[in-house]
Formats: sequence, C-alpha cells, structure tokens
Amino acid sequence: MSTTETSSAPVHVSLHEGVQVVRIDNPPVNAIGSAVRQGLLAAMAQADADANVKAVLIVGAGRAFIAGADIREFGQAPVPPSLPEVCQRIEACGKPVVAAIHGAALGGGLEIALSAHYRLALPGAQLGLPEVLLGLLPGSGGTQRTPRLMGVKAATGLMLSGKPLGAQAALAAGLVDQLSQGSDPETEGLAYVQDLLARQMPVRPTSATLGRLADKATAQAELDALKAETAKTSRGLFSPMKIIECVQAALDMPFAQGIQFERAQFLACIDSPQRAGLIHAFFAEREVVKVPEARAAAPRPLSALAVVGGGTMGAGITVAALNAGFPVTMIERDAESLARGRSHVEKVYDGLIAKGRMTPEAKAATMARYTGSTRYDDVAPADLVIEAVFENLEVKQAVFRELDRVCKPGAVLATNTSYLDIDAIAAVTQRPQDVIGLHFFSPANIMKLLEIVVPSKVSADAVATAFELAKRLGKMPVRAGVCDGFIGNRILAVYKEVAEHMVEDGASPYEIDEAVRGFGYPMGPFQVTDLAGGDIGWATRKRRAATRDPQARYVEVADRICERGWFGQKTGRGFYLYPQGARTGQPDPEVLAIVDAERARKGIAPRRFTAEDIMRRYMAAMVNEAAKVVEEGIALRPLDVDVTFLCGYGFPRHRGGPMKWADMQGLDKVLADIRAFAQEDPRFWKPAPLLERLVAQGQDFDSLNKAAPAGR
Ligand code: 3H9
Repeated sequence: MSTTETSSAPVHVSLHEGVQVVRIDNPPVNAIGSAVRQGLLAAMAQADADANVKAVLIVGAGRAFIAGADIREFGQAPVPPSLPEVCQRIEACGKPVVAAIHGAALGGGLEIALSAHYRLALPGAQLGLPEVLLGLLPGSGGTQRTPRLMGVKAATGLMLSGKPLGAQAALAAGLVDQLSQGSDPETEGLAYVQDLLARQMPVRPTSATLGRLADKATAQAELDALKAETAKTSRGLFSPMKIIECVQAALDMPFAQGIQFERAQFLACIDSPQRAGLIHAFFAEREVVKVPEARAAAPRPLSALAVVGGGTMGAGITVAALNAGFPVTMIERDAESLARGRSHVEKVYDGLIAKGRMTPEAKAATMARYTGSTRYDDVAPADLVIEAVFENLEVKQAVFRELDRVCKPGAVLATNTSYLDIDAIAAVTQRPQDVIGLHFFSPANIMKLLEIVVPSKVSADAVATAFELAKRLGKMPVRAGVCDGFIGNRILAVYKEVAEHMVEDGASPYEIDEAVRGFGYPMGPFQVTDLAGGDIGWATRKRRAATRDPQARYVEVADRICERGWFGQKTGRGFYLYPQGARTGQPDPEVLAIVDAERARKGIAPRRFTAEDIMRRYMAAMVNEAAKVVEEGIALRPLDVDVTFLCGYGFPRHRGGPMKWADMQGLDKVLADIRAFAQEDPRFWKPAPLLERLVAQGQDFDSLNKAAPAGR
C-alpha cells in the first residue's frame, strides 16, 4: 500500500510497506537524461534520510527498465550529476537496493541495475552493454562491475559484442540473482524485496568484492587472449581496445581508481569522431522510416505475397519473405524455370542445414509456405507482388500488363529494378497508383537495404505498405525518387568513374582498393566488380555507349579486361587473379600491362597517388553526386543517403555515412577539393549547387536533416 508519493517527473518515489519504490518514467524507453539523474540522486538521499524506508526498489515504467544514457546528450555540454556519480550514490545507499528488470536494461540502464545490491529479471528482460556499437564503452562502472560479477571472459564478451543476454542467460552468467515469472516489475520486485528483508539480506555493493576477479592469473590469461583477438578484429575501431584497457584496470586497480580510469577512457571515446559517426548512424536509421507518405496513410493489408521470377533476385526475395512468415507464390514462365527457382530457394536452406543453423523440420515448415506456379492467375490472392525478372524495360512492362490483368484490386505491384524508369512501368497498367519500386540488394535474403522507389502516380498508402513490408522483412527502407540508379547506384556510378580516372592517371586498381579498405570499407571497388561479375557493368556500358557524351572522359581499361573474357571471380580472373577458384584475388601483372597500354594510347604520363589523394577524390565525387541527389529530391534528406550507403554499400559505419563524413571534414574543404579537381576536368567535377549554397551559408548537411521534410 502506498503511503507517500513524491512525483518529480520523470522519477516517481512512493513508499510501500517500508520499501521505497523508485519508478523511472521517461517514455519511450526511459533513457537517462539529466532530469532522471537528478531524480535518482534525490530519491537515494530520501531513502537514506527516511527512517521508514527499509529497502529501495528501482523499476522502469512502460516497456523497458532503462535503455541507457540519453544518447542525445552526448556531444553537448554535460549537465550534472553525471551517471557515474548517480551509480556510486545508488551503490552507497545504506539500505538494500534492488533493481527489478523488465524489457531493455541496456548500457547505463544496466549499470544502474549493477549498482543496486540485488537484481531480479522478469521474462523478456534484455540485459546488455551495447555502448561499443555507438563508439563508446560502459562509462558508469560497467567495465569494473561486470568482470567482478561475470568473470573477465563473459563480461568482456558482453561489452565487445554489444549483444544483450536474456533473463535466463543473465542468471547463468551471474548478472542477476533471481528470475520471476510475473509481468509487472513493481509487483514482482516488491515480493522479492520483502523476501530479502525477511531473510535479513544485507547491503551488498559489488565494488566491495573482487568476485570473479579473485583468481587473477586466470582472469589475466582470459584478458590476454581477448586482447590479441580484438587487436585483429576491431579493424580500426577505437572503443573495443579501450574496453580491454578498462577491464585490465579492473584487474590491476582498486575499484575507485578503476572507475576514474574508466571515466577518462569514456570521455576519450565521447571525443572521438567514431562516436559522432556511430551515433549519427543510430538516429539516421530511426529517422529514415519517417517519410511523408507513411505519416499520411496507413498501410494496406499485407498477408500474402507473390514473386515473379525465380532467378537469383527472385529467389532471394522469396527467401526473405518466407523467413518473415509470409506465404509466397513464385511465378515462372515454364516448369523448368520454376524448378530452378524453387531449387535456388531450397539451396539457401540446405546451406543453413549444412552449417547446423537450421533443422530439416524447420526447412519443411518454411517451404510449406512456398507455392510455385507457371500461371499468372495464381497471383490473384496476393496483397503485394514483386516482379524480379530480367532488367529490361520491355520485359518488365510485359509482366506488368499481366499483373494488371490478374491482380486483385488494391494489390501493390512492385518492381525490383536497379535502374529502370518505374513511371514507364506504371504507365502500362490501369492502376499506376498501386505501382512502386522495391530495389532489393543481392543477396536479397541477407542485405539490409531496401530502396523504396516512389514514382509520380503512386498513392501514399501503397508507399506506406512498402515501408510496412520492409519492417516485416527486417530490412532498412530508404525512400528514393525515380532517376537512373535511384540513390545508391546513381552515386556509385560517379565515384566508380573517378576510381577509373585515377587508374588511368597513375594509381593501380590495387592501390585504390587498398586505400578504400584503409578508409574502412570491407572491399575496394575493383574487388566488388570482380565479385559481382565484370560483365554486368560491361553490358550497361555498351548499352549506354550511343548516348554517352562524346566529350566526357571515358576510361576503357575495364572494357579491355572484359574483352578478354575476364569477368572476375567466376572466370578465375578480372582485375585480380583467382587461381584454383581462390576467393581472395592476387594482383595481376597483365592487368597492369593493360593499364599501361591504355595510358600510353592516350598519352597520359602516370603520376603518384597517395592513399589520402585517392580517398579525397573518391569521397569528393561521392559527396558531390549525393548533394545533387538530395537537391533533386531523389533522397528526402542527407541522412537517407547515409543510411543507403551504410546498409547497402559497405560504407564504414563509424564514419556515419558519406554526408556525415563530409560534415565532419567541413563542407568548405570538400568543395575546395572539388573546385581544385575541376581545374583538370571541369566536365566531370561540377560542384553541386546545394554544396555551394551550404558552404556560402556556413551550414552543413545535418542542418537539412533537422529541417522537417514536407508532410512531417
Ligand atoms: C550509455 O548508456 C553510456 C553509459 O554507459 C555511460 C554514460 C556516462 N537515448 O529503437 P527504437 C529512442 S550509451 C535516447 O525505435 P525499439 C529512439 O531514438 C546508451 N533516445 O525502439 C526512438 O526515438 P524516436 C546505451 C533513445 O523498440 C525511440 O527511443 N544504450 C535511446 O526498436 C524508440 O527506439 C543503447 O545503446 C537512448 N539511449 O528498440 C540502447 N534509445 O521514436 C539504444 C532509444 O523519436 N537503444 N531511443 O525515433 C536501443 O537499442 C533500442 O532503442 C531499444 C528499443 C532496444 C531500447
């Protein structure tokens, strides 16, 4: 029974039979902003001062315990008290403090729970330290308390992976003391506190014991192994090694000193550009779904899907849809093609079974949702149809005429195209309001990005349905306007071109790939060409040859390579050599000879490019085209470009995306580079008017993210 209630939102305090309940109520996820910190400090002072209080229970209101520090505050002037101070104060309370955890207890949220003396987890609790994903480390005692509670290996694993543990796993790991079955954290927590009081359980600060660090030799050996592994796997990331250093401090230093060390490392992470990039990525991925159409209209019903085409893309899309629980009808033109389509789908599941990641029973249950057909009429029940046939306008138009004939009214008709004019596809139907582009990336069952391409006549609820589909498929949707290549491939074409210019001017493809990897990409552009197959780009170049500006610079190195039948990995050589089916290529002297011959033919005297020279040109080309894409409204905001490149093109996440990268460089610097490069080739290097305008106004791309787009 509550006797007193002090409500200083967002922290509410009430007394229940000697137990002071401290309820954090800061929707949506109880992030710890300054008001929460102040409220918690006051609540702990009250608990110590009030003789009626025998114990304290901390709970979260709504769907989570606490999702962590308020990320929006990072990078701004700190407002006291700090979270480490609050955690110290909780642990220093003279009466037993208990945390009852439901939903997310992440980052600083878990650190609050770890500062309590006892922890109870409810079903569905998620306990984790995901700071590393934001370029940070647990900065409120997490690096010092988790090793004491869980041991070095498990604690460091929790911090380096950022992956949360469920209630049961957290209990097994020593992170919580007790599980309960109920759903209300306050009721469950109160029962647990009363039980602790009845058993006269004492105040139990984690900082007062060495816990699982007591066996120092074992702990050090575990940490040494993790350190060696992290040095190899952290690929230029700043915070993973800092986490290791903090755990070392937990081993070497008394608790209070360890906390000071942790604080210094945390602040170093806060100051790092990686933190800025990763936090930008976090918010960009949440903003990107906020598009005018999804706000204006509700999605249409979405329960049955159909996919036209059983090739690589069609099969990948089918797998993605089956995995999401949809029944899927695959349409192919004849029995043989259909059998091939089905086998493409089954191959994915058989691969998983071979790796022990799926059971044959699970495959059978998934395939039970699959239906194959050679008759268009069988798509009639589908709420959404995705066409994934050959990338050719006439072929796709023919499919859409059929779909228009057979689909039920209100079905969304989507085309999976990378380049084609979706307005021209919609125009062959009587229902252009239902026609949309869904550009999946290969392999479609794996790649996160989904460009939702919005032609001129599509209705808002069809767009909202596409966003709903992306959510159900677990994809990251980005809204794109219609143009050649949409957001991603249009920009890619331009920076790929600059890479080719640099090859002709003196950099080898290998130097370029190395510079791009050094920047943080998993692969360079020529490795990607070899992986995708050089013939694909070659076909596009041949198709466009007639319409290419004869004055524009055109590098023929890739054509010379393709003319020899060297299409990359699948043919054993491309820009690289792949002896005996090797997956990693070796530099090929014959390719360098081709490059030399092309330079000689054009009378180009090669010059040296450093990795920095390469990246400045590569990024300037990317950012300049991206600015044009934003200005033309092809991308709604700069953040949409960032998400496209982070989720679909391997752009290093810690750099936040190309637009964030440009902001962090300074747009004036990027523009100065573009103007300098324009001295050599003014046709290629035309500064984007948006970039010029932002520089003139002293603004950055992020200022456009903050300005609400139309309809918001
Ligand atoms: C930390 O704790 C540092 C400490 O160690 C040391 C400090 C000294 N802050 O994801 P959702 C917003 S670092 C501010 O769509 P879900 C989010 O932007 C932090 N805002 O929901 C969104 O806003 P909007 C360590 C936050 O159900 C809304 O909440 N913690 C925060 O799919 C809903 O989010 C983390 O890294 C935050 N901490 O997933 C956890 N968290 O509605 C980060 C969320 O305006 N959070 N928002 O778009 C998550 O992983 C997920 O949000 C969570 C819920 C799993 C909690």
